[in-house]
Amino acid sequence: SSVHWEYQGKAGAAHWGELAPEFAACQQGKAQSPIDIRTSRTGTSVPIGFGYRASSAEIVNNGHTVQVDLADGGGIEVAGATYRLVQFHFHTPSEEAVNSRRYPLVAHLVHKSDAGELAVVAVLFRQGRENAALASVFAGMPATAGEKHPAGTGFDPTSLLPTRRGYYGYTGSLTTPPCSEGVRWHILKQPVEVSAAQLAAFRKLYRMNARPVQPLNGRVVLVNP
Ligand code: SG7
Ligand code: ZN
Repeated sequence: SSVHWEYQGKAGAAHWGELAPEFAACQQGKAQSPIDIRTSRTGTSVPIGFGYRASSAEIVNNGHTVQVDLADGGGIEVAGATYRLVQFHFHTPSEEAVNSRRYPLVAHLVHKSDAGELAVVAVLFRQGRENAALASVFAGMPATAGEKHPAGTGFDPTSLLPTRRGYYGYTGSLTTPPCSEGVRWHILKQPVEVSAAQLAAFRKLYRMNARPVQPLNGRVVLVNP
């Protein structure tokens, strides 16, 4: 969509639903993202099978985040369904909260099935040591909206993942306009590390690009393992 939106102010998250008819779900949707995950109130879910592989990549500044488009990065398998990894991008602070706590950064790995269904895997970052996987991405971040940089042919998305692959799962929406619902969310429980300098480099481009948490409206969060 070409409708202008932002995170704060007159075109900010509280107003997305009023900006365009196609953004109605942002205001009226009953299964929106992100959410605050209460770890004491969860059921159980199946594991994610990760099948990522090294791919050529392109880093894009889309005016709302820094995004890495992958040509052929493999995908995931969950509950018998397969999804191809299309792109990943970042939000600061993390959009999702765990027991009301937000992390300084999150990566959203966006996957699509042949039927067009979306599945997102969220990797949370806590401040610590430099993240080697992010180093190559953040070194090539385009400073202006609309700009693209090639990111080589050998980026392996597996390098972004924590060792343990347990996750919180629920069904929600895109966290940006048009806030379309039916998105399957998988928030990995184990955070990985990012350095203060890396955070600062991202925040130089995007100081705050996180939507507020949305009401659960009776949705159940599942956990694996
Ligand atoms: C970011 O978040 C972009 C969008 C993405 C949106 O602004 O990465 O991607 C593109 C291609 O513009 O929207 C459809 C889509 O992937 C929302 O994604 S999110 O819910 O994972 N945050
Ligand atoms: Zn996102």
